[in-house]
Amino acid sequence: EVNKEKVYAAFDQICKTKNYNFTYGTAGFRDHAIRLDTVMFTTGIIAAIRSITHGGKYTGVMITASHNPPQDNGVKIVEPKGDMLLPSWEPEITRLVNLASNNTFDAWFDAMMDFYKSKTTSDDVIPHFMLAHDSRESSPHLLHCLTTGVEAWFGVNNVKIKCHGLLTTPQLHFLTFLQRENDSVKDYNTFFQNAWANLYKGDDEELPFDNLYVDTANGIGSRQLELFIKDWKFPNDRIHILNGDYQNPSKLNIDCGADFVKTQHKLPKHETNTKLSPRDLYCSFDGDADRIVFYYQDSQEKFHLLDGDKISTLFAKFLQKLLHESQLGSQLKLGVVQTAYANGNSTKYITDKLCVPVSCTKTGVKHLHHEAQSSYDIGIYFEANGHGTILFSEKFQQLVKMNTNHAAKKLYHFSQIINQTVGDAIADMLGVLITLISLKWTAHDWDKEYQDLPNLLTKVIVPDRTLFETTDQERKLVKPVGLQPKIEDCFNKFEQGRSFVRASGTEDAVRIYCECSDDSKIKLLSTEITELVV
Ligand code: 16G
Ligand code: ZN
Repeated sequence: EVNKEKVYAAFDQICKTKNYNFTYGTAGFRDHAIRLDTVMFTTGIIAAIRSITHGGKYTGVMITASHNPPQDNGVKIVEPKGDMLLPSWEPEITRLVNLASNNTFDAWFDAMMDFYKSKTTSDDVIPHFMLAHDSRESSPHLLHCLTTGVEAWFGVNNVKIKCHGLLTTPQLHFLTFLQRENDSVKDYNTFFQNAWANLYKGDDEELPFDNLYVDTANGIGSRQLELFIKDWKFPNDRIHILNGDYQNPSKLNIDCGADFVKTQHKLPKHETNTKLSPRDLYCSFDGDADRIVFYYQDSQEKFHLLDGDKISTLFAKFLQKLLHESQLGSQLKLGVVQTAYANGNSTKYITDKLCVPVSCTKTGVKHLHHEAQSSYDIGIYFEANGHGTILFSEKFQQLVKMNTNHAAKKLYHFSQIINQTVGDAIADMLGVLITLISLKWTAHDWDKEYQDLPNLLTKVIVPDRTLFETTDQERKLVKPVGLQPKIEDCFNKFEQGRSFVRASGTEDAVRIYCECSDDSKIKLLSTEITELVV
């Protein structure tokens, strides 16, 4: 039985934010941290109810705002299988959270009670969930808001909360997937260290790069990577963590990290500016380490970005080779999932050169994940921004285990190095490194497979972004009526021109993407499209 007085007392103490609307968007709730008390209070209870609907299995709750600035924070729920909250729950959770900030306690309580009753059939199931947070200053307080709500609703003894403290987002996804009460980040580390050890031959393996520099955005990734590399079979003197000051949350994501590098097309800032050599390989994590991009500088000191599209193509090339060598190519379907933001030349390379099928979905990891899972035995998906992973089907697991040839074994071990629950900067880094080592490819070898078309992503503020409606996986506008033909007339004037316009799901802005073959004309194309939009 829910004790209404107790819930009221807790609600009154925690929920200070009033008259404000939140949306559970592509990445959960995200906002300025000072406004998130009410959100946390409600979200915890809902994560527990979600656990009950799964018969008491662990759900996961991650407190993070990824690449957002230090003053922001956010929260998202993870399903027991390690994937993101079932999309059909998103409108419900949005409605309930907004009742708490825009209505009376009674109205919120009644609606929560109705929801609770509609989802639970018996009182016997004890909800379980796991919690973790990134390195933001506001995280411990928000965690307190969340647990206070849950304990008031269920009673301290009728809910099991396992708090992991500091973790990266993908670590929380992975531990949720394992569903084991006593597992910790140590188990995550051991799992991936072992997977690596099965593929990496050790000291006599020649590395196709001199140093590996990892920019961890002054976020939680630095702490977790440091723990990971302690027992990682890899020459310690070759790996260097940059921007590792996670204990100074005001530096999080500032002038560094995957988002900075991808959008600015330049090196992140860091204190000791070592001289870069073309033989060095660089990568950047984002603030919660679920995204990664690579890059290097050539001998003319030109910066080369190896983003999510390049990671996809690298994996596609490598896995296709292994499939061929293992003679499983005809039985297992390999495919790549991208969004409209994928560079046109990456799509061309995968379809024309590798002859691997490509699907395009809407922006947001859940769409790519779903497509990779439903269409392929090996489904590689990456957003251009570096968020992605590879999904291996049940059929894949069976076939590679039955086959004893060397390539099939390698395929199996490679599948173990990948965090299949969600994009994971650490696991993806291992995947890229082992692929480069196996192919004996330098960063330049990787990069030269195809050349990115010049492109530009900008955003404009419009009075009402909801007026922009898209179709065809966001590649075309249906509203405002009449705008799409004008956009097409415009980009068709440019060689290999392409452009699309969509409302952002995370910011009050409209994004404009343009690409064409001529570097000197990309600004012009972008300006012309912008003039049509505003
Ligand atoms: C969210 C998505 C990310 C996507 C971005 C697009 C997840 C976990 N995150 O951060 O994948 O690229 O939104 O933002 O799905 P936008 O709608 O503002 O362009
Ligand atoms: Zn992130």
